[in-house]
Amino acid sequence: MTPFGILWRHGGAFCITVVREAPSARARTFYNRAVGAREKLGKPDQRNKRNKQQNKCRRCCSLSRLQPSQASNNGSPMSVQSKKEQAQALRERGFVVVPGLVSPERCDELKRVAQEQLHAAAAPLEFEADLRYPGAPESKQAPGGHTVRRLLDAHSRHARFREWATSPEIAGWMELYFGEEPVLSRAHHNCMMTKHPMYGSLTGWHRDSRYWSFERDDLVSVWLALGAETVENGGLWFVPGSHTEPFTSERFDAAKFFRADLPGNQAWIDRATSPTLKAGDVVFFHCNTLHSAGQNLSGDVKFSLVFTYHGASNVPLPGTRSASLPEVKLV
Ligand SMILES: O=C(O)CCC(=O)C(=O)O
Repeated sequence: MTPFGILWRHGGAFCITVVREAPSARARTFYNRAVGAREKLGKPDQRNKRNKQQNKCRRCCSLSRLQPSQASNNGSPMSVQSKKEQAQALRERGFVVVPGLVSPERCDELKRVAQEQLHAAAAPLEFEADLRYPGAPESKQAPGGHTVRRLLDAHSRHARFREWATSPEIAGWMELYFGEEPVLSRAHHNCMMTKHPMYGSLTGWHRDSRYWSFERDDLVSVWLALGAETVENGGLWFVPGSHTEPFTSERFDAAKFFRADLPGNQAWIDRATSPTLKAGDVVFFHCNTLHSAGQNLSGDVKFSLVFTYHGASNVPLPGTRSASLPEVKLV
């Protein structure tokens, strides 16, 4: 196959993403993610090809996606063995998907609250124009300038969000993973992510730990899908095993995004997979796992509730943003 290069701009720098299986659906996916060109989505037959590619991704992800029988459906407690397997998968691969952890009814309620708060533009909010990632409006004054990226401080903004964040199933999971009392950080994530079809941006490859300051880079985020998450509507991509790789600082750009223009980095990016999620599926991922997300090319806003946890002995460094809000002990 002939390599297929995509030229795109990120943070003022021009980058080339080389996609080896060109000019297949995978190449088109990367292209759409890179430039956010809705009109480049392709004709229906090309979309079908891309859907086949997504199915391939689902197969790639099978190692880190446990079978429903290993997890609970409808929010009932998971078995200890099952949680152990999930924690082990997270340790080995840097992320693990637990299907059907939250019931459809609970997801519907969480989403309804989020929709109301989005409609009311309830503060505190982060706007796409604040970050200006590729595809975002240039400023708050530009068309779409008030597109919300995150409903911030989810823990404080509604009891339903707080109940999930501090639920016994999450507390138990985190205690098993960290081997000590788990703590919820209110300074990081702690939000309802909203990805809009128009003006919603893509997020380049990064490690969440880039701006986080703790004694150890050992935190886990919990991403709860409140609806379907696919490549098409801006679902997450993960690079398995990247969480334990000691990448030097030169592998990242000034904004601490993983540089796609370096062949050595591209080899890692080529391993990325994008788990397809349904409402109620949860992804647990390590703060050092490289991940990214595309734009939302569907017609609906995507909602995901995201919280971050660490062990009690891994304290935020005094004076940093990580220490800026009181934390929540879970046990
Ligand atoms: O949904 C996205 O665009 C990615 C979100 C993400 O990776 C982050 O906020 O760290």
